[in-house]
Order: sequence, then structure tokens, then C-alpha cells
Amino acid sequence: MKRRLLLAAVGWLLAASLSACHRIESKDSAAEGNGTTTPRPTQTNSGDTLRIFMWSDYIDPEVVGQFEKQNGVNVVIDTYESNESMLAKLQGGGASYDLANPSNYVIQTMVRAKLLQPLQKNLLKNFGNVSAGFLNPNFDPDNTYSVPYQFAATGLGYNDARFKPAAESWNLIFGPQDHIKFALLDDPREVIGAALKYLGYSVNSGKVEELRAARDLLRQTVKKKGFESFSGGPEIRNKLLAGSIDLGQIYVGDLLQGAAENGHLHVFLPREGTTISTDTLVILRGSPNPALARKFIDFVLEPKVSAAISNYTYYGNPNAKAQPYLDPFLKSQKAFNPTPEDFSSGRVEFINELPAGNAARLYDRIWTELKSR
Ligand code: N2P
Repeated sequence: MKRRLLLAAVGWLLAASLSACHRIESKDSAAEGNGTTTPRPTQTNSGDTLRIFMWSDYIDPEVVGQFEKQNGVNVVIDTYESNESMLAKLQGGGASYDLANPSNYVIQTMVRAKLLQPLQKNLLKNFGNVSAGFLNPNFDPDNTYSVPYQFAATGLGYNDARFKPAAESWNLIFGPQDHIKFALLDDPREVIGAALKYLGYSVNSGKVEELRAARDLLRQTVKKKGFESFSGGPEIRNKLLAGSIDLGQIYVGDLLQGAAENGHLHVFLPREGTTISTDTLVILRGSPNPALARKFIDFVLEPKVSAAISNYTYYGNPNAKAQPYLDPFLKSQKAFNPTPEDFSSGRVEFINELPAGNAARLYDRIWTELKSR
């Protein structure tokens, strides 16, 4: 906690001094590479640039600075707030990155779109550090394309100086009352998933009737006068810190980053259940420097580096060897630690890829309608 406060106070200075070249840019300022470098399987050169496309607020800048210093390279990070916006940008062409950070449920979409290249995990000396439960996942058998990076459940965050929830329930958002000012994530699977869960259905429902019920509920929800916006996780945290909303749907780590700075911020996993996803690192097929990308993945898999990232971001850590180095603050947070019972009962449910067809089209239509309200 203290380290976090110190970092907040001198963040920019520290990041700048440790990492003269490294910059993290907002989602609208993507760097464009020329994509002409010949791929080299293992060789990297001093002065190279590694370009990463990543969820926002998802890495410790000190760790990035350390990688730059160790290898004499520059790292440029552009950020996004949803898998869908990441995919749209990569599929639109024009941006050239080495690494991306997709969630489990879009890996196969990216494989089919020929956006990924095999990791060659035999070249990763730290691959063995990955926790057994995250190996060989159904979304990427044999981890051909992805390594788990961090995982994230989604909860409801609030600032108790402004608002005290009467119950730990989605009812605060989806119920009939309209005095609560709230924001939802700018993320289709999270928003539709939350509505499905509130109605007692799976976050991966493919049943037209259930999806229509979720659509009707969401139509009413965004018409409420308390509905403030669809926003990214860090933006929702900032609105809670500023006291401009009562309640926000938020990825747990984004809220806990704020809670470490302001003790009035809290987050809970609603009793009806919620979503969780594993975010991964993948090497893009068009990567100008796959050898450097692989080196970065191997670095992130080092136990102390992996723990430093979670200790900064407050997201779940899938690295078995990193566990002893995790901040005890994390273990004390209920929303950070879904229980085995949360998973076995289906209360906390992994978002999965939707089978192509009617259901997937219905999710798209619901989202388009909500966003164009
Ligand atoms: C970081 C959000 C990561 C979680 N801001 C998304 N799956």
C-alpha cells in the first residue's frame, strides 16, 4: 500500500527516470511501424523498439523500464478498453504491433483472422512457471499462441463517501429504482453478461429468448436518468474517485488501484454472479520484431517480474512461481479472490467465445443498439 501511494505521488517522475524512452500512450495515439523488418527467431539488437497493444493500466511502468534497460531497447505501449476495439484496430490495418493482450474469448477469432503467429513456447525458458490450471486452456490447446498474463473478475465499485450500497447486487443497476448514478463498462460481453447474470442466465447464453430478455432489460437500463456513460475501467475508477457517479461496473483491479490511493473506494462481486476472463500475451503475425516480443514474454514470466505487475495492477496472477511475492493486500481483498465455490456454482463465470451464428449476431445487434441510443 505504501509503495503504491509513493508511486502515485511521484509516478511520472519515477517512470521518466527509470525509463527515458518508454511511453504509454492513450488508445487514440497508436504508433505505426513500417512492418518491414525481417523476422529473426532469437536475435535482438540494442536500439530496437518493441510495440505493445495492451489493456489500459495493465502493467507496472517500472517493469517496462527494467526491460528497456536490460536490453537497451525502447518499448512503446498503446492501450485499449475492450477486445472489440483492439480487434477493430488490428483488422483495420495501419497499426503495426509486436504483441497484443487479448482475453481468452477472442484468441480463436484472432487465429481465424490470421492475426497471430505461434509463440514457439519451446524458446521460452520461463514457460514452466505458468500455474497448472492455466496451461493448455480450451481457448488455445497446448498454448500454441498465447501465454496467460493476468486475470480479471468484474464487480461493482463505489465510493462510500458518496454512496453506500444497500445490497451487493446488480439490482442497484438493473432494479426499478432510478436515484443511483451509475456507469457501465464500454465492453459488450461485460454489459450483456451482467444483464444475463442478473436474470439468472449464463454469461455465454446462446438462447434467443434469454438474449431478448437481456436486451429488454438493458434498453430500460440505459434510459434511466441515473445512467451516466459507457466508459473504460480506469475512467470509471476516476469518476468514482471524483465522486461524479455512485456506482460503476468495473474490472476489479482497476478499482483496487484506486482503493490503494483512496480508502473510500470499494468493490464487490454481485451476489447474482459475474464475469471473469484471462488476458493473455500473443505475438502478432505482422510483428516487426518477434524475437524481441518473445524476450518480453519470457521476462514477464519471471516470478518477481510477474508478481511486480500484479502488485501494481491488482489483477490476478497465473504464475505459480510468482505467488510468494504477491502483496498480502491482494489476498485480503474478497473481490480479488473468487473462491473455488464461486467457480463450481457458476456464480463467477468465464466469458467464452460465442459460436458463430444467430447468437453472436444478436449480441452485436444488442450492443449496436445500446451504443447508438
Ligand atoms: C485493465 C483491464 C483488464 C481487464 N484496465 C480486462 N479483461
